[in-house]
Amino acid sequence: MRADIRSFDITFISGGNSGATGAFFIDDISAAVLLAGDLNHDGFVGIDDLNIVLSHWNQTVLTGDTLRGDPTGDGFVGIDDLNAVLGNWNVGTPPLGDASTNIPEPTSFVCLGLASAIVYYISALPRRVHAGV
Ligand SMILES: [Ca+2]
Ligand SMILES: [Ca+2]
Repeated sequence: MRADIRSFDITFISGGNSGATGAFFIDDISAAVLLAGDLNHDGFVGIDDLNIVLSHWNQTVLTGDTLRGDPTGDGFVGIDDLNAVLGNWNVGTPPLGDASTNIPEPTSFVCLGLASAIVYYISALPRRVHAGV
């Protein structure tokens, strides 16, 4: 999840002298709103985040380096980091084109296989069976 601040103005008074007022303008500031368990900061807690933890499992990493699997900030990738991901599983919005959301469940393949077998079986039956003869 990401929040973008397009622009804002700040007015300041220097040294209590009202004659020394001024303003400056800051443009295009972006601030990331962190989602617990979203280690790669794509706005979704899923398989990519789990893989980050697993690929750095039992390793000492830079403290708080989420890209190396340490969302707990203790410098070690372990069970607490895994729980941070699993405890927030599927939170957020899956990124467009995320391959993990396009892969059918294994049960879908079983159902598709059964349906194909039934269609093949029915089409292979002699016609007289269909006609009830
Ligand atoms: Ca993520
Ligand atoms: Ca940790």
